[in-house]
Amino acid sequence: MAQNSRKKPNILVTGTPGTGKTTTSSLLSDATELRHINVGELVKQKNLHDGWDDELDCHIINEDLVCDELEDIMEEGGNIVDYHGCDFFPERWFDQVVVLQTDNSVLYDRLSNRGYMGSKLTNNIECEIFQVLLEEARASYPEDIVVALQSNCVDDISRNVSTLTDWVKNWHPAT
Ligand code: DAT
Repeated sequence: MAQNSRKKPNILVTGTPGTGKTTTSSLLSDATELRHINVGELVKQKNLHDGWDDELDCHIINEDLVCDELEDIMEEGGNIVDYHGCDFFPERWFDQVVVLQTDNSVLYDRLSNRGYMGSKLTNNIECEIFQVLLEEARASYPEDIVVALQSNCVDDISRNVSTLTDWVKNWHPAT
C-alpha cells in the first residue's frame, strides 16, 4: 500500500522518559479518537523483548517484533505511538513526529518521584540535556514533520493536546 493511502494520520510521540508522552498521548487519544499505543506496555504484554537488562533496568526491546506487531494497524492509520525511541520505526509510518521536552530540574523531580535513581536517573537526565531524542527524530524523519514541544507544566499539556488535536482535525488523506 502506498505511503500516504491511510485515511487517518499516525503520530509518534517521543521524548526522554518522564517528559509526558503517556499523559499527552492518552489525552490526545480521548480528544481525537485515535488509538493510543504505549510501546513499552505492548512490549511487556506481548513479550516483544529479549529478556531483561539488569544494567539499564529495563526490557531489551526486540525492535523487529515490535515493527511486525504494529505493521497492519500502522498501515490502517489512526494511531498515536508513544515510545522513548524513534529510530527503528519505518519512516513511512508517521505523518507527525512530536518530541516532548522538559527542563532538567523538572524532569529530575519527576523521575525521582517515579523511583529512578543512580545511573538510570542520570542517564535519562543526560539524554534530555543532550536532546538525544530530538536529534534521533531529526535524523530519522523528514524535517517538516518533526516538532519539539515543551512539557514542563500542566498548561503545556493542555496547549500541546489542543495544538495536536487541531492538527489531526486539519489533516487530510493524500488524494
Ligand atoms: P512519559 O510517558 O514520557 O514517561 P508520563 O506521561 O508518564 O511521561 O509522565 C510522567 C509523570 O510526570 C506523570 O506523573 C505525569 C507528570 N507529567 C508529565 N508531563 C507533565 C507536564 N507537562 N506537567 C506536569 N506534570 C507532567
